[in-house]
Amino acid sequence: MSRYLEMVSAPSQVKKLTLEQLQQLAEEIRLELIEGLSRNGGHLGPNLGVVELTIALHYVFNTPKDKFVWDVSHQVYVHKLLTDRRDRFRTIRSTGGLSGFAMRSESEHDCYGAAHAGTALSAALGICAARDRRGSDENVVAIIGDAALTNGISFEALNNLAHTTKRFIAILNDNEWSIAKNVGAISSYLNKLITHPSYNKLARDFEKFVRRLPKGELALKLARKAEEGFKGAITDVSLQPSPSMMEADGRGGYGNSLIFEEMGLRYLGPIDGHDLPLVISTLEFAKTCDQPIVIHVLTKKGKGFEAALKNPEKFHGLGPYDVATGATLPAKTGAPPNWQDVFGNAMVKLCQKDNSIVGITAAMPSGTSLKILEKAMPDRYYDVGIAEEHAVLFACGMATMGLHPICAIYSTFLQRAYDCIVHDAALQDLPVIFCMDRAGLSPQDGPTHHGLFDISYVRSVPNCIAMAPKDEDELVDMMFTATHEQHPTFIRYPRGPAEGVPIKDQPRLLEIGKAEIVQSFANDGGRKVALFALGNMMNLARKAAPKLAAEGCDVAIINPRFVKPLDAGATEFFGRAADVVVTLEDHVLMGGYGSAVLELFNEKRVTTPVVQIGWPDQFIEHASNVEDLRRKYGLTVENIISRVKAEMVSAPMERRSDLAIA
Ligand SMILES: Cc1ncc(C[n+]2csc(CCOP(=O)(O)OP(=O)(O)O)c2C)c(N)n1
Repeated sequence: MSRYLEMVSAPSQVKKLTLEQLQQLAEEIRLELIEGLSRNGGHLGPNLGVVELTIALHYVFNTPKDKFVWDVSHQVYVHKLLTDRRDRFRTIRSTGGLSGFAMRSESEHDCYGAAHAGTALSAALGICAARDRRGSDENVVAIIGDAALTNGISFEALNNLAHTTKRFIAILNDNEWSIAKNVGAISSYLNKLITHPSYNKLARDFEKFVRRLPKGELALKLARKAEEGFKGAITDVSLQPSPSMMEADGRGGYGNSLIFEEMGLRYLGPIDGHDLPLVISTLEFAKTCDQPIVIHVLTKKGKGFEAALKNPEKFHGLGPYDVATGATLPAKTGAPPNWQDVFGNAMVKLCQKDNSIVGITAAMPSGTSLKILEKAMPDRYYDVGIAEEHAVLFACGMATMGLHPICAIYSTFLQRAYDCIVHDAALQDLPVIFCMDRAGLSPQDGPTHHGLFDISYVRSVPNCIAMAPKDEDELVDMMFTATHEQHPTFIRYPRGPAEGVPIKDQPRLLEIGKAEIVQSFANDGGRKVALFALGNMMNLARKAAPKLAAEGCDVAIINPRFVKPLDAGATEFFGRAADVVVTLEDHVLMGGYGSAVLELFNEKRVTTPVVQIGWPDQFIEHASNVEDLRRKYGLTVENIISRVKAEMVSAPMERRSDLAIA
């Protein structure tokens, strides 16, 4: 029997299905998600949670004319299945395949791209304002999770919403989970709404009403009438707390200031987000409203897959898994630890020895492995929610009181807190430590998640110290060193397994701005090539060195350790001695480590040619793995050798330095 999923390739076809057929379609989509993602992994849990919601959205609205703006957009897989991308669905997050997020360049149904949290309300409001200016009638729907709602920008948008437009639909997809359990006051507030008896009654009354809504004109009229009625009902609840509500929190009840209503949005809900007819009717109703409206939809992350329901955190986003059991591949025995686990374990050790150290995460306890600290020393651990700016400012405040806060934030997400880095941490020269995880590629996520800009954005700011470890032992040394500094300190390290070197019992204090000479020139008469390999690029340099030697080169390898301050002495020395300098960095070339070396060479009048290996001035797409992208963009041993050879051919022999290297 052919599946409805095969028949539906465009939203227009969704509208032709009956309710029973739509429900069957939901089942088929769940199966496709569970089976289709099992080979390469992906954001399974969030997508299983929005199956009915997404079907209902496409049933009620007409994309691309109507606009869906998804927050984070990790939950757009169902939307992709229903908008001409079913055939390529199983290529998602792999080389040449579909992106794991909404992308304007991928489909006309993706009106706005995203992958960082909290952008949907603002962007959707901008679309509404533009629509209102030109006088057209598109419906604009922002779909935002309960955790993304806690983000600062979301509140900036809410503040601006009601006086900017009259037609705006926000769907609050509340599953009580961020990646980990959602935290903070907004999360507790939403929970109160869900459990509040008066709101539940209101929601039930509303539910009864919309379920009876007839189709067509009459529905519109009724809806408008009802709109007024429900506004009154909600205002009654919010302004006249019952005695039982007074008892609930002693201050006049849970709901005496329904936050959305106070901000000028009509609030509807909470409704069951898996009840397809109810969600459809509610959306039909929302379409008729001439006041911004928020629909509070309750969903279950992982619905339809037992393993995902049991472990929402793991199934938020994961690698390959077993369809029958949900089991993921165990780590290979003897495999090196992941960088973030080295970081998490080092945090515990550092905190045990030094009372001034605390760890801060912005909703990424498992991604950064700061949860290791949470488990071992919960009183030294802070999860501030998806709030990177707040995390940095919070750390700055702590630092003024003598603490050494360590912010574990992915390189890409720290971009959001740039002003706080400049205006608060650096300008006041506060000893905040930034451990920038995922510095380098996040291959399957792609351009929104690659951490390729942090060197440029940190290097230009006074007072900052920036380093990159060549291996996990050096990461611990750098963390230890940073806790002895009185300046903002940044440590960048990549995603995935570290190098597999042993970690010393006692970390070592590194000299600030001092590079490590891993291999000096042999002075064997070969043409001299100095490889300056930052952080994880040491691995590549070590592979390239013997091959260059086989080509007759005399190779030195330098581990810069510090991007700022540069080791000016060692850099100049090897720069002058070499016939060709190669800088290697897992970062964009523009403004990166190689740029820093070139600036120094210019200042010191060192004229040795420099081959810069790193990422070009463009956004790097997603791919199945790091290797595919490195091959495509030339971060390979082969490219190093051919670029060096090309320089050797073009560089005149007399440029060669006869400096003897000790
Ligand atoms: C600025 C930023 N910080 C952190 C993240 C990592 N992140 C991706 S999804 C997510 C949780 C989102 O939770 P919610 O909005 O409730 O959506 P759900 O996955 O529960 O549907 C987080 C923290 C991000 N994408 N952007």
